[in-house]
Amino acid sequence: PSDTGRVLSIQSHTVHGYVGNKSAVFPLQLLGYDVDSINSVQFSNHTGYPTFKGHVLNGQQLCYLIEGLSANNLLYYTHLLTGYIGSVSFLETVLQVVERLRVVNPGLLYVCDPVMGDEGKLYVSPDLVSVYREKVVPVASMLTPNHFEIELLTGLRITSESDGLKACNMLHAAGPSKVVITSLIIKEKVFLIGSHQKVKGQSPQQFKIVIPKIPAYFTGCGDLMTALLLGWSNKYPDNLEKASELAVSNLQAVLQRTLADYTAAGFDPQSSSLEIRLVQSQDDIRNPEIKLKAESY
Ligand code: PXL
Repeated sequence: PSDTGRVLSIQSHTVHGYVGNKSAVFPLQLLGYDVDSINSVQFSNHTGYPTFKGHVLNGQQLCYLIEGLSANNLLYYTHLLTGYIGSVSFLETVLQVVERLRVVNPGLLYVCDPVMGDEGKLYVSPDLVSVYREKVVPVASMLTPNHFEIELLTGLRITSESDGLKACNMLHAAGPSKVVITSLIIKEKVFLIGSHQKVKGQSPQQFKIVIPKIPAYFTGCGDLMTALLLGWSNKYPDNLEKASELAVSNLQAVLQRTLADYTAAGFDPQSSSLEIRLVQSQDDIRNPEIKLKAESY
């Protein structure tokens, strides 16, 4: 095993553009991780385009790949990372994978972005919600829900920062020691809220980062954010604030460059979803300048 970590990332692959593994693998590699990727789908492009073609991996096929790794003693990972998952059967299989990886490495950290929807709209089958809530949350080490997703996971309606903190406490009680709400919208402002329960049963350390709104829609930026949070929080395991500052700074740099490049090329950045300028941002990812600071509660 490398000294930084070995990550198994089970996410989408798109031939063109950056979502899922295409936006998570490269930044993790830049931060020094060995990343093994399983492509949960292979699509021509992300589903926000007028059309897409491709194939979906089912739960059995995921098992088959895990069998192959197992047969060669290749199931040692420090982290499992998952993002968008399209069916209950695939999510149930991911849960079996978590169990198997923890037989090999009981300290395996499962970093889960519980992708279900955004801005009040569910974009997965409603059957997935209870599986995330009842089976995934209890085995996750770090969760990175957005505003809508943490409401779905906790059943709480979140209209204030303190509601957000309460929801994090509920999730800690159910399992994960680290929770990062990647975007909480309160009175038109965007917050990242982080919560780290260092000792089970004790009150967590909680903080916020106020995030400047960028007037464009970026597909795959949630996938990038969760990967960066994994990457930095493993380098600063006792300092989720610092890890979040670094991840947010990385993300802002990527999004600013993306916006600038599209604008320079004459595109209206608000008219369609933008493919992030990931490769062009590699120096910023390795050496972020922290511009946004965390404030403790
Ligand atoms: O970024 C989430 C995501 C994951 N996988 C596929 C997608 C998207 C967003 O559009 O299309 C295939």
